[in-house]
Amino acid sequence: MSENRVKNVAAVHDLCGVGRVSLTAVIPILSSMGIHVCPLPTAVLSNHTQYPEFTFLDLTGEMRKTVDLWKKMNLSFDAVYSGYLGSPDQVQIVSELIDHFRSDNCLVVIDPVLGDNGHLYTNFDEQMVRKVQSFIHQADVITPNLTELFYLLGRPYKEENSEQELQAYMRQVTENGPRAVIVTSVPVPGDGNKTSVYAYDRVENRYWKAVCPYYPAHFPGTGDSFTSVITGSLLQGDSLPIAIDRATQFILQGIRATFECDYNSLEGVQLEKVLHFLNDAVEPNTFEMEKL
Ligand code: PXL
Repeated sequence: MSENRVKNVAAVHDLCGVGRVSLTAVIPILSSMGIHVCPLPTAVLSNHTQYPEFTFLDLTGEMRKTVDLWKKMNLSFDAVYSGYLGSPDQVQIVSELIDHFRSDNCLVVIDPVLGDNGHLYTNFDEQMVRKVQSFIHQADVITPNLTELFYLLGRPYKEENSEQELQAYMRQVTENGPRAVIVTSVPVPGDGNKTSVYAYDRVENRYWKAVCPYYPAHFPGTGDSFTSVITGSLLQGDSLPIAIDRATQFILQGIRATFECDYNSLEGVQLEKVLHFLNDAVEPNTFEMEKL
C-alpha cells in the first residue's frame, strides 16, 4: 500500500565530524521521524566553522556529478531540503536539482543560511546574498532567522520591530516565491528571557506566532535541528502551526537536556537524549495573529 511507503528527502548540507550541525543533526532527526534521508553532501569538515580551526573539503564537483546521475536514475523525492551552502555555485547546483525534481508532491524547504546577530557568516558576501535572494523563490517553505530575513529583503538589520512591521516583512519576502516563511530568533522587546517565532502562509493569508523561553547559551546547529523538525512534521501531514510547535518544543527539550551539563556548548545540543520525544504529542503554543 503506497500510503505506508517511507517518504524520502534529498538533504543538501555539509558533514562535520564534530559539532552537531547540518547532516549530523538532519539525519538523526528525520530518521527518528520515520523519514529516509538521501544526503547530498556539500563539504566534509573536521568540525564546524565556529571552532578556532577546521579542515574543509569542498565537494562542489561531486555535487554536480551526483545531481547529473540522480537525474538519469529516474528517482523521485518527497522533499528537497537545503541548508548551509558554501558558494553561489553550490546554490546554482541545488537550484537545478529543485527544478528537476519538483512536483506537486515534492515539498521544497530552503533554510537560507547567511548569518546571525545582524551579521553575515564568514565567507559570505553580497554576491551570495543576491544569489540566495532569488533562490528562495523556488521554495515552498523558508526558515530564515531575523538577521537572514533582513538580508533577504535587502534592508539594514533592526533588532526591534513592531508586529505590523514583521507582518509586512513576511508578506514581502514571500511575494514572488515561497508559500510560507518561518522567522526564528525574533527577540521579545523588554523580555530577555523569551524569544519568538513568527510565520506567514501566503496562500491562506494567515500569520502565526509562538513565544518560547530563551536560554542564554549558544549552541551551533539549533537552526538546522529546527528546520529538520519542520520538514519532518510537514511531511507527516502536520499544519504549519503544529510543525512550529513540534520544532520549538524539540529545541527546548534539547537545550534543557544540555544546558545544565558541564559541557562545551560548541558540540551543540545533545540530540541523542531527546530524539525519542519527536514522536510524542505536542503542546499547542503557536497562535494565529490578528492581521495588522
Ligand atoms: O548551520 C550551522 C552550520 C552548518 N555548517 C557549517 C557550520 C555551521 C555553523 O557554524 O560551520 C560548516
